[in-house]
Amino acid sequence: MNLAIQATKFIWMNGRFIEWDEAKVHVLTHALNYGTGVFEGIRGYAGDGNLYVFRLHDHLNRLMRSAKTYFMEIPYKVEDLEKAILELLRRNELRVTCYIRPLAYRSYGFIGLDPSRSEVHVAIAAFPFGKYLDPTKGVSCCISSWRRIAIDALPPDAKACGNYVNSALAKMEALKNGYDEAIFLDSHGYVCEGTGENIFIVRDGIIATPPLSAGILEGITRDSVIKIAGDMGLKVEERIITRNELYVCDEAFFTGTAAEITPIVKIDGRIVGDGSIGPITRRLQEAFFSIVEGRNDRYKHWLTAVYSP
Ligand code: PY5
Repeated sequence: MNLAIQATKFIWMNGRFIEWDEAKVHVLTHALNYGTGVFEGIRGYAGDGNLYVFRLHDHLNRLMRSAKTYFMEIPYKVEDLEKAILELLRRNELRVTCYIRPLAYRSYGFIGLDPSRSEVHVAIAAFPFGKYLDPTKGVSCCISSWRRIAIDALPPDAKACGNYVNSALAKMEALKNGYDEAIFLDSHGYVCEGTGENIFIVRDGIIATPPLSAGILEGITRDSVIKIAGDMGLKVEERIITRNELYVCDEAFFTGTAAEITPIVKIDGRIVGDGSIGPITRRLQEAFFSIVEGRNDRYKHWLTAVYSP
C-alpha cells in the first residue's frame, strides 16, 4: 500500500484556504507536545463522473463530540466545516478517491498541561488516497501485546490525537513481527478493535462485533455495515467476543474509513475459514463499494456530491 501523502494545492486553516506548504504550526503547539487534538478521517469516492463524500455530516458530528469531551470549543459549526470541505475538494480539483482529514487542536501559547488557555485551531487537508490495507487478499493479524487504552484512562470513543500513540505501539509491533495489522484486546481481555479499525467476526452465519463498552471507537463504517447487513436480512450482534473466537470463527474483517472492509485471513498463525475472503465478507464488500460509489439509490442519503452534475 502506498501511504505517502500526495500534496494538493490548498489546505483550509482557520477559515482560509492557504497553500499546502504554508500549513505550519509552532513546535510548542500544545497538541504536538501533549496530543491535545481531535480529528476525523473521511473518504471521498469517485463515482459516475462525480466525487461523493461518505457520511460527511456523521463524521463532523463525531468531531464535535470528540471536541466536547476535551472542552474544546470549535469556532465553526458543522455546516461551516461541511462547506469548507466541499470547497476544499473543488479548489484542489479532486476527482479521484481521496482522504479528508479535519483536525482541531490546542495551539501555541501556554506551557503546562491545562490546554484550555491555548486557542483551538482547525485545519482540513484533502488528498488522493488509495487502499490502506489489502482488501483483495486480506490481512494477517496478531493479537497485540499492548492493551487498548482503558475507557477509564482515555475515552477511546473520542477520536483524540493522543489515543493514537497506543495504536502506533501496536502497529509497529505487528509490522516488526511480520503481520499486517494488530488486534487489541480491551483491559478485561476481550476483543476490542484494530489500531485504526473496528472488527467483525462471522460464526454460523451470524455477524458479531464488540459493543461500545469494549472501549471501541464508534466507527461510522461499523455503523454502515451493521445497517447494510441488517437490510440484507443478516443477523448482527453487538456482543463481547473472546480471543479464542477469533481463532475459530468462519470469517473476520476490519471496517474503517481508511480500511473500508478488509478481510482478515490469518490471526496469530491460525487460518480464518479457508484463508480466502468469506462469502458474507464478500457480499458486504460488494454492497459497500456500490453504495460509496453512488451505485445504490437506497443509500444515496449517505453521500454528498461535490460537483454539480
Ligand atoms: N477504530 C479506530 C481506533 C479508528 O481509528 C478508526 C478510524 C475506526 C475504528 C473506524 O472508524 P470509522 O469507520 O468511523 O472510520 N481510523 C481512522 C480512519 O480514517 C484513521 C486510521 C489511520 O480510518
